[in-house]
Amino acid sequence: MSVSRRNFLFTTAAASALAALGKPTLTLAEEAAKGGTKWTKGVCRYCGTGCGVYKGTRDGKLVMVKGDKHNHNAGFLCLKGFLLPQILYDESRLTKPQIRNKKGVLEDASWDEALKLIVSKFKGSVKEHGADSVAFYGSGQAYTEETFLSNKLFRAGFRTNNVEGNPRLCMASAVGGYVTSFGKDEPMGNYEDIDHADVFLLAGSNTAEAHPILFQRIARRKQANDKVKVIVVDPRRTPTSRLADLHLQFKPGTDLALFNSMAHVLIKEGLIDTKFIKENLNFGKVKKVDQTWESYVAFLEDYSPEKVSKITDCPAEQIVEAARLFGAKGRASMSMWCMGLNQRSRGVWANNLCHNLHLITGKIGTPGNTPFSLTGQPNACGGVRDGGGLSHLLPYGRLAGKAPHRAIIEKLWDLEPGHLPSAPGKNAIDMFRGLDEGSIKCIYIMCTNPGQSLPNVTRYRNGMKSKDTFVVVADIYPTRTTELADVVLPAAAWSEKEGVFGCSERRYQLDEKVVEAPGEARADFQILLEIGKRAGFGAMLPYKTPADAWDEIRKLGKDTPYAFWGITRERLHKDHGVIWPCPEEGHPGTPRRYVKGVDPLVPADWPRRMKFYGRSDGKAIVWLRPMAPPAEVPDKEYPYYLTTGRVIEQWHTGTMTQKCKELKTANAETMLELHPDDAAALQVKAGNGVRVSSRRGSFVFRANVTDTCPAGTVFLNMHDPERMCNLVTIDAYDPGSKQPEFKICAVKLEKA
Ligand SMILES: Nc1nc2c(c(=O)[nH]1)N[C@H]1C(S)=C(S)[C@@H](COP(=O)(O)OP(=O)(O)OC[C@H]3O[C@@H](n4cnc5c(=O)[nH]c(N)nc54)[C@H](O)[C@@H]3O)O[C@H]1N2
Ligand SMILES: Nc1nc2c(c(=O)[nH]1)N[C@H]1C(S)=C(S)[C@@H](COP(=O)(O)OP(=O)(O)OC[C@H]3O[C@@H](n4cnc5c(=O)[nH]c(N)nc54)[C@H](O)[C@@H]3O)O[C@H]1N2
Ligand code: SF4
Ligand SMILES: [Mo]
Repeated sequence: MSVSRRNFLFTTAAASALAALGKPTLTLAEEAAKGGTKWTKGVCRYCGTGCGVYKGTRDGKLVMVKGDKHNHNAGFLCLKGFLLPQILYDESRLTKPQIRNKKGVLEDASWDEALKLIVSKFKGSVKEHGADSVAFYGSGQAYTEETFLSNKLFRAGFRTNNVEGNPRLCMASAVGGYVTSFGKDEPMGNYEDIDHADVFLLAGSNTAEAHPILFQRIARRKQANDKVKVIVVDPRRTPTSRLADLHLQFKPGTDLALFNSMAHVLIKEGLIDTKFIKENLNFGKVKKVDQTWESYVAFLEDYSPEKVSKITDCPAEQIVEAARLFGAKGRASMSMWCMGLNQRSRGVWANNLCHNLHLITGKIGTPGNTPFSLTGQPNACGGVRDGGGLSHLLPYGRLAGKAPHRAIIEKLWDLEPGHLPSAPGKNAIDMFRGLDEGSIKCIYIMCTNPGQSLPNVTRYRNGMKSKDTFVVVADIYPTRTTELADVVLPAAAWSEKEGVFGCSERRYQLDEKVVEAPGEARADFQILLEIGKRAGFGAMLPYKTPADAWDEIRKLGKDTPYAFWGITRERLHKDHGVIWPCPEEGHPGTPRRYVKGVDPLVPADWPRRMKFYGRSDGKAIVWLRPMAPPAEVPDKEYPYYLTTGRVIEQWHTGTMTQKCKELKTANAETMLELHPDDAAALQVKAGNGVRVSSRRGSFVFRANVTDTCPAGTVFLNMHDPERMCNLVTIDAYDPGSKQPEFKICAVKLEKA
């Protein structure tokens, strides 16, 4: 399919959709146009694309945001980015600490009262119930310095590995996929690969709505070159699939079989790179038995397109066509995926199977040839993944469960040998189960809204609400979680503080402070620091500002595959982001990892073109992952698939986007996307109430009758604080990554 000008505008409209919302009421922008505006470099605080922005301030107010022409986004921003200033100025901003009184009502308090209470509760709990009775739950939207500080405060201070964050709900399966396939986390390619790719495989990624500026770049690439093909692998029709030459639709969860079938076709049709396979690949163990190329080929025998078509409902010819497009010799193939693969009870497997396609075709490590996991949040990569903000991790690729890794961090942090806790921490779901079951007594929640965003949320809301638990929430607005908290702390927002964000392409960039926080709101870094000092850990936290912590953070990454020693604070102020590895100050950064002559961590005398240095033999692993069903599939009682996700105008739990005039009415109500055939069977018309029930909960949503989902599958977005889809979703998780299966559960529907 060639993309006509009209089609191009149509498909990229999502990226510049202000027009679709009518005349924007950018009164702040009009103010900016009056002149006298000061512009400061920064980063959009929404998605993991990490667009560079300039922030316009006048008279102490942020009045406008525009795209940074010198950054990867070439001056483009999507509408959420443009409308950022409004998230600071709603009158409901939290400006004073609050403590829940004996009657159960939140009451204004002083910082001193709030901090005193927090420290006495946390220290008291450690003393009485042990260190693992306290926990920290952070965010991929917190700055690297904030995640670093919480990590040090909880692991080295309180001495627990109960340090988690919402990237567990988001990126854990991608981490698991990268680590098992390549030996180290994080993508190896970069956004420039988009400009070189001939084939895009967009799997479980609604790029047009969730990563609009990257989608726009894909669309531009396609418009510039008629031969560029886009394959979309998604059970739903989405604005992304409008760009597709080939859209594979299938029963949710069955794409494991589909990827194996593509590999089957690639091998049958000789679209593989035998030399690359021989030199660079090992085959993962199955039941402790080493595998070989031959056993892999035999394993794939079960995945002929005809057989898989029966499992998936996806036509066999389409599977063959997808494999032929992906594997075509001499053409560059880039895969991108997001929550459709990660939020699955077999999310790590889904990631492995996507990596396999690149590995057996050798379509990896050259311009346009790369597997590329899209990251959701602006700093899930930089802060939580790289910085070690998940319970099983320590900073920069070390593992909390490995004594030699703890010893390295103990040395870097000047701690006694054996100081860091060896007991494993709890993953996000188990952490909130711990609150519900009583093993966790105190939790500090920062920059995330689990009272809305956790699956099967009622159970976890009960745990937070319980009189036996002590819940602290730092946020910028009242939320579905602050309503459950014992102490609410008013946080400074994006632009009212500074810090480093690391986006999907390993680019670290500095987001600068440009305005003061309202009322008594304080930056998360300062709040954590004050808690640490009051709790008696001042000596190990010798910082005044986030900038003070940066050199220690660089040191933690030194001599690791993350190697960003060269990304100094001065450089971050000046440059428009730098992509690690960047081991020395003069180093320009590394567009492609693992590649000889490009990645400084591959020795010049390495005999092959790539070295997967996360493994001692420098080889990647192809895993034999069978088709496995989701945790719950429809049955007689619950006959529909429910899948959940995003729309372009809203961000997660809506706390910020619903403060923007232009966004608050756009898709703000979560409606049930229901196929016309299903609507007819239920005798439901557009706008009617439909009760959606699962084994866990039930809620009435109004119907949006549309054929975006195939009959038998319904969709809800996650954004509406009044109508929460997570009352219904399932909290089963992947046994490896512990990431919950937000994407698939079984429901029944009744006209309400
Ligand atoms: N506008 C907006 N943008 C965002 C966000 C936001 O809240 N709003 N959040 C950011 C964050 S944190 C994240 S994680 C990303 C998420 O970005 P995406 O993952 O792109 O968005 P989702 O809508 O969650 O899900 C993507 C697709 O997965 C599909 N899917 C469901 N089941 C399956 C399956 O079994 N297999 C496959 N292959 N696909 C399936 C769904 O139909 C859906 O279209 O977006 C980021 N960007
Ligand atoms: N059903 C369903 N549920 C899902 C998903 C799904 O696809 N389907 N996706 C999951 C995924 S991928 C993700 S990432 C999560 C996201 O879930 P959450 O992280 O819970 O959602 P957000 O709305 O981003 O929450 C961020 C909170 O931080 C506050 N905040 C903003 N700036 C600051 C700040 O500087 N400091 C502090 N302290 N607070 C601040 C905001 O007001 C907001 O309340 O949701 C998960 N839940
Ligand atoms: S694409 Fe993502 S990072 Fe870029 S402006 Fe939009 S929300 Fe912000
Ligand atoms: Mo996410």
